[in-house]
Amino acid sequence: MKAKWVIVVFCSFTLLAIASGVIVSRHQFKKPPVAQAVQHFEVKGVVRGVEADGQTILIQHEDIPGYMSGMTMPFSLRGTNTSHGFATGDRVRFELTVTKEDSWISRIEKLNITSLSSPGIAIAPEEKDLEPGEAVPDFTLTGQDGKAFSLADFRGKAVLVTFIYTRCPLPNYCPLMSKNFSTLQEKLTKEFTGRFHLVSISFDTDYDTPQVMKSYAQAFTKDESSWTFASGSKQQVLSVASQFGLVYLPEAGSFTHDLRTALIAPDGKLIHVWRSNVWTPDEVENRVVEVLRQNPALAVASGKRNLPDERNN
Ligand SMILES: [Cu+2]
Repeated sequence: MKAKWVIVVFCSFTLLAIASGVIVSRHQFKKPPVAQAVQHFEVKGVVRGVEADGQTILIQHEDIPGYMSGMTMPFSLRGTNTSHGFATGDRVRFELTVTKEDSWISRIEKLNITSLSSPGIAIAPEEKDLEPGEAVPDFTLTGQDGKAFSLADFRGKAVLVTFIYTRCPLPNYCPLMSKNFSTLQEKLTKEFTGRFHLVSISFDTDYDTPQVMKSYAQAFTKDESSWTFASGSKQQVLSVASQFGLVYLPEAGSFTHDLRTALIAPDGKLIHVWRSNVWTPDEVENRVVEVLRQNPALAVASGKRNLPDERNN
């Protein structure tokens, strides 16, 4: 399985609990101004990665009683001094602040455990994900109307693929992906009707049936002609997701997961993969527009499979 961070067992939290008395560095930061209905949770976890922007940190965290199960997911660091440089393997304790529309780490401190290799947790060796310029292998899944579709059906269009599950509890993760796709669909429809397609793929293969995806679709769009809400078997979804390096693991009704949003050119080649939730609809729209402008010949080519082959040999 292609994965950056794969967690085998979660029992290391017992270890964390024992060791949490030993705290070297405690960084307390100003809390950002917050409005209505704010909840705070004290959470412990292990850093699984830090995005290049330094503002996003991937943490494998323990259960948050009454809120969500333990999972590995990206968090944005706000009100915290990120110059302390967290590294993969660091044990941390943090305060998660959640509002109706957002969630972020408002305070974080390192726990002093020197040994990085914790019993019970294994990180899979890094495998190669698809690179920009590579052809994305075709896949077949089921749309929200219960009909099978393939990536190849969208040849000639710019295709955006993202991964979600409908029960995701954190407003700035899966729900944000869908909200952003909704914004993108509106923007792109103005100038590029028929030239793009959005695909949201659920990795909650047991729960997210086509029927569930259908009602989820209706919450996010009035135009399902350019946005497919896909489901499939465990194997089908896993093979698509792993091409983009998405990690997700079922976890008592919820998922340990990170995020991937991919842009595929009209010729089926990968343009870019956005990791995490930090991309904006504007940023992605610009890339889509760029790609469509570079492929004017392929405009409204839906249904045509015999596209010019760019290879010379
Ligand atoms: Cu989610």
